[in-house]
Amino acid sequence: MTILPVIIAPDPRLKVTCPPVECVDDEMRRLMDDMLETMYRVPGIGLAAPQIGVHKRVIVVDATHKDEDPAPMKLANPELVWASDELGTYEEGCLSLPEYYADVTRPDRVRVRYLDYEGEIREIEAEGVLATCIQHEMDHLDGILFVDHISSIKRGIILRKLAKAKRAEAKAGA
Ligand code: K1U
Ligand code: ZN
Repeated sequence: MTILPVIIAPDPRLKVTCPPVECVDDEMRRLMDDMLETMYRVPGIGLAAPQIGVHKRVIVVDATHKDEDPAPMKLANPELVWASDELGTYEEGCLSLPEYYADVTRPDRVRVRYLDYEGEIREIEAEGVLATCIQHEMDHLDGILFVDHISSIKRGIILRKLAKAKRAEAKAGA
């Protein structure tokens, strides 16, 4: 398994609408395995393929608490088939926006259709933090970051600070 570097915003590779996966073959399974390993290592509760520079509609998620048994999920071509009218607000983070958090309101329950590790069509219903995490990861597949759900003033502050940190890092490494 390979641990892959996570792309930090602002970066045009995080703003791409990813095309669907044609089939779940060994190459795709390898990608899913590497993404899950990377997610656990960083650590995070989700990861989307564009965050590691792969423009394919693949996400991995495990929103269980550290005291619970792990429940890793690997999803290709996830599609929202239903969302509740009831909303939930969670403080979201993102591995591509390290150290920044903000409250985001989304449907509290969702039903998602996807291709599993064997390429079979499945559906899951998720609620609470799992539903939030799946929606956050699905947003990544359309080039949407959690800061796109908050005020443009707060978004601008966060992205400018990250851009400044990147410039400083590049200068120190030059
Ligand atoms: O997509 C990502 O960048 C992963 C992100 C997912 C997420 C977090 C919170 C709400 C919605 C989606 C993260 O995993 S950020 C890190 C994080 O939340 C976490 C890390 C370690 C333990 C527990 C949580
Ligand atoms: Zn994210």
